[in-house]
Amino acid sequence: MVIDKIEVFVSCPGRNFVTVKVTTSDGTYGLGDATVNGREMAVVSYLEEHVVPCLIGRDAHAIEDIWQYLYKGVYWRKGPINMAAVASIDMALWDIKGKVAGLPVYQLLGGKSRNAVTLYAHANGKSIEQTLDNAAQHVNNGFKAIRLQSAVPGLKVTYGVLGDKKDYYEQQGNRPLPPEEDWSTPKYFAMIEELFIAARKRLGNDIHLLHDVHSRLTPIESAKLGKLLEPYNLMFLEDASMAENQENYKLIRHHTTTPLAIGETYNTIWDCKDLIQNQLIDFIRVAATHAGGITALRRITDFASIYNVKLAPHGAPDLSPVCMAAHMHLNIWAPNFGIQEFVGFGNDELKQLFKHDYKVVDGMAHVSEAPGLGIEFDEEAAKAFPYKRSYLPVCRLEDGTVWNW
Ligand code: EZ4
Ligand code: CO
Repeated sequence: MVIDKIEVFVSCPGRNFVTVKVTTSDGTYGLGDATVNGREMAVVSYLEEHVVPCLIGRDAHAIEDIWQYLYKGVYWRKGPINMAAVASIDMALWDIKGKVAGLPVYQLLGGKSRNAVTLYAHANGKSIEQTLDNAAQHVNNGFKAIRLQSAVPGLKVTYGVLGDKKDYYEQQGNRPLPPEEDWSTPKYFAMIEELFIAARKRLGNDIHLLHDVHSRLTPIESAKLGKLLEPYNLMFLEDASMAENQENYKLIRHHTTTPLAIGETYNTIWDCKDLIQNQLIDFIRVAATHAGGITALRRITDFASIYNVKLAPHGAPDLSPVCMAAHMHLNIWAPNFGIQEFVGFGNDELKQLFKHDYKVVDGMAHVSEAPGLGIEFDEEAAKAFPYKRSYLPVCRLEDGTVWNW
């Protein structure tokens, strides 16, 4: 059974998704996600021009060899574009292997370590009250873990808080250039503790609370925030600071017992090796699409398990449902699974294009028992939603300095 054909589809059912379909000589096909938001066409071109021609005719079962061929075999290692391409092929090959074996992918990884996958929902609002109203809705729907983000008074827009705009595409008003947001650390500090005081009062102590700082703080500011939030018992504080320099987290870690999470933009184990090995974090948030696929995430997860670091994959809506399907198999298998971020795939166009087989009940995902990943992509329907150039926002401090988004 050899690789016969590899097709790359770009569609925009609300957001852009790059979907890869690998078909074998016996007609079996597998799907992969290669979406890098705001840089989608770079991955398409990388795949079509540089990757696909090398794979035609290769043994479709040789997942590990193909991964190594695309990683070690290439002079240019790592990087988001390269690794998303590798990841998409890898996911598709696992999907194929599962279909041929007649088993869901989690069985190929070693079987279930738990009954279902705990998810965390996003709550946000223009005021603390609105944020907590939103959180209360999720609790009513059965969620046991919730990420809280609230608008920072005095700032135009706060990440994670879109108000009446449905997404960042709408926020930029169909102007295909990056929108801009502002940031002020003092204004944020003036609000943030109040959010968690109010959250514990309203939601009680049984709900897991999480918060994403989106890398807006310096390490010493993150340390201060971690200490400040200790009384409210967060499940984790995400992306407190950038960790391009992994040493940054030593400083944060030495000051606070608030659990720390990072990793949604990481491309390989090398981006988080020191963080994991030195036990500077508690949750690793790599995504199958951005860190090299199921093969790579399995390896990172095993490495992390030695150091008590749990897997908590990124689950933003800019990862396609194909990536989420892959995450579910990793999550149900991983002995050191923590939690899955889950925003859901609410929009109807998107639901029409991608059909997944796992089921969400009371904030838990019950994984697919279908052979392979349990995800379908309607290429015909996708034609009605062509690619639309679009970007995430850029962030500036109040004096105009470009800051971390
Ligand atoms: O802002 O993936 O934890 N989740 C996040 C995301 C990111 C988006 C960027 O599109 O930080 O919501
Ligand atoms: Co995040």
